[in-house]
Amino acid sequence: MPAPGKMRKPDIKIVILGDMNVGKTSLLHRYTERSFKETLSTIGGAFFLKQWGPYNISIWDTAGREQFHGLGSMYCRGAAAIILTYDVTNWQSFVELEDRFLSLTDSANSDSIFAIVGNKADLTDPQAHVMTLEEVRAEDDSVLPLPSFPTPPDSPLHKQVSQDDTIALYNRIIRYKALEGSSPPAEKMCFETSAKTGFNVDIMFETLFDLVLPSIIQKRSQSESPILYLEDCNEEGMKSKGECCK
Ligand SMILES: Nc1nc2c(ncn2[C@@H]2O[C@H](COP(=O)(O)OP(=O)(O)OP(=O)(O)O)[C@@H](O)[C@H]2O)c(=O)[nH]1
Ligand SMILES: [Mg+2]
Repeated sequence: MPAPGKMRKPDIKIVILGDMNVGKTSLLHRYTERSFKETLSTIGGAFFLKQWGPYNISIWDTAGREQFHGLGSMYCRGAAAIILTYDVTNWQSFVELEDRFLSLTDSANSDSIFAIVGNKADLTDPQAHVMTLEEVRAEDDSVLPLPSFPTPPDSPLHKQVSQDDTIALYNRIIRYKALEGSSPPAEKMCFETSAKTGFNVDIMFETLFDLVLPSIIQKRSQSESPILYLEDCNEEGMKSKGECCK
């Protein structure tokens, strides 16, 4: 907890982009509040500060509605990682990532990390339909008995985007950004999640946190090096002055 009146300063920024209704706010809410509740469509953007070890990471939730599109590149400015989110039951939300959202990321860091996230997996994947015991505990103090095997969604929807589609998109993005060689492999950066059940939500965010750590360390050492240099210099200067005046 920061001291009263003292603001915690983010070391690095992660931005969540994607069409309206894909579940960006719900994903952030699931991760930070450990619960799923009704959301209002986001207006503009909002951020959450996550402490990760000794570092502070700001995660920016953006509005997917067309009318706020102009703000997107402002939110992406200086971002170290971008989460491109679509709804697994909605092919168009996947198409929009490349058509509408990718260009917004031109203002992000040139070495930014990308993740592609297909949310609402609970609607199509029996495995994602079940909450983990940890999620149930977090959501409800009384520990409910879990079914011993996954139950399929009540009315399973057709999954409209395959893993091959997401991997192909990731590889196109990496080529477009000229990040071949420095980016993690597609298999590590394409996720299917459910903000509703918590499926893959922690692992998605925390994979990104771990991947942005080197950028944080680099950024800190760059901003700290002039101070270190001056301190060293003063100490040396005093020493030599002392010696000189003997
Ligand atoms: N079944 C299911 N529904 C979800 C999931 N995530 C979000 N929803 C629902 O989808 C709707 C939209 O969720 P939001 O989190 O508000 O979507 P958003 O992407 O933030 O939308 P904008 O703020 O308008 O850009 C809400 O009714 C959520 O309850 C999920 O994982 N599974
Ligand atoms: Mg939202």
